Amino acid sequence: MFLEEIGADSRIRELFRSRATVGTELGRVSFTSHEQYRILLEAAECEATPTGRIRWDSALPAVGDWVVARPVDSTLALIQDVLPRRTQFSRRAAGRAGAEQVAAANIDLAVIVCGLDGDFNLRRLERYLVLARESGAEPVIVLNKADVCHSVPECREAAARIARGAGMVVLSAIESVSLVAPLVRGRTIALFGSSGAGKSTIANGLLGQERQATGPVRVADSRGRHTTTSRMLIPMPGGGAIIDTPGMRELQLWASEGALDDTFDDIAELARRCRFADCTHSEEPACAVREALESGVVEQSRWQSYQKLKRELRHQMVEQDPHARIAERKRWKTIHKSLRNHPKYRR
Ligand SMILES: Nc1nc2c(ncn2[C@@H]2O[C@H](COP(=O)(O)OP(=O)(O)OP(=O)(O)O)[C@@H](O)[C@H]2O)c(=O)[nH]1
Ligand SMILES: [Mg+2]
Ligand SMILES: [Zn+2]
Repeated sequence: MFLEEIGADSRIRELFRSRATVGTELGRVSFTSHEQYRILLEAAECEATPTGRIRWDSALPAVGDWVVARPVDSTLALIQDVLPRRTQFSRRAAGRAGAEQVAAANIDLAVIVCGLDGDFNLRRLERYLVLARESGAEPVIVLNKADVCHSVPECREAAARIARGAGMVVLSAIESVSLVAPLVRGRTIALFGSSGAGKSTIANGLLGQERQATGPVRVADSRGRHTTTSRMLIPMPGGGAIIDTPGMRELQLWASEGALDDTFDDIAELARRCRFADCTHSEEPACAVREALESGVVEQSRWQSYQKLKRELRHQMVEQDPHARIAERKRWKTIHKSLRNHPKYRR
């Protein structure tokens, strides 16, 4: 059974049965690009178009989604329903009123690919890790292009310090891609990361064939040229599937503070140890965060990264939700009040 090989387990079958109507089949979205879709059915792959109701509910399918499909002919099917997702990797769409944009659904593993060339950037990795933790999938960092890097041990160590429980593999997609193969194990894995990081090269290596086009990076800054332009799910020979995605130009958060604190659990834990529960970590006495920064246990750059991401999340929350706006105003009021009562500020 083909769909079973790419993840149609009893839970999916059950969900399908509860929503299926006469003349429909189970399918999985294998391609999305600008509201164009393809789906895999048990015996075919065809183009697909969501019905008006789905558009109306603005619950548009994402690559990896399991759907109730109604074949029209051998080349086209209607997507009548999208089954509830187990995981979804999202970012905030560009633009002011940014909505959630689902980059991939029902993935088991969120693989963050980072080149060990000019692409190597711990702060960007942290941002990806927050999104990966929010997705519900297991996060894994792949440090790629080890063959062209002269400081692999240092980079590995620096990345391991921020991984905080996420898996990590260091490899060269050209020389040692087999190191990621054990991660697939019949599951659905999705590759994320900047353009030029080597996502499509890794996908090809795992598939054992040149399915995806790859393109060179700019010598000056290792940036890719956005070679991959659509999101694709490709079945793996022997079970499982790989989702290759285009490098994202802008990676705005779509996450909860919980996912942020899981990613920065070292800092979140310190903050719990401050004397004051509402410590702002700026001037208060017995502040565990400031002590950790002063002694070098936590690097300044990581602390700044955490604060920046936290501000970004709060800002979004306030923008989207009038209740949050009121709560945020209250929060600042208490902060100002506690500062006023602070011995250092009391006049
Ligand atoms: N030296 C070396 N080059 C690599 C490695 N992996 C990928 N490359 C090269 O890096 C360039 C970009 O690789 P792609 O696989 O196209 O990158 P991508 O992440 O898919 O990029 P987009 O599709 O633009 O998002 C290509 O020229 C690859 O040959 C590696 O491990 N070592
Ligand atoms: Mg690509
Ligand atoms: Zn503190």
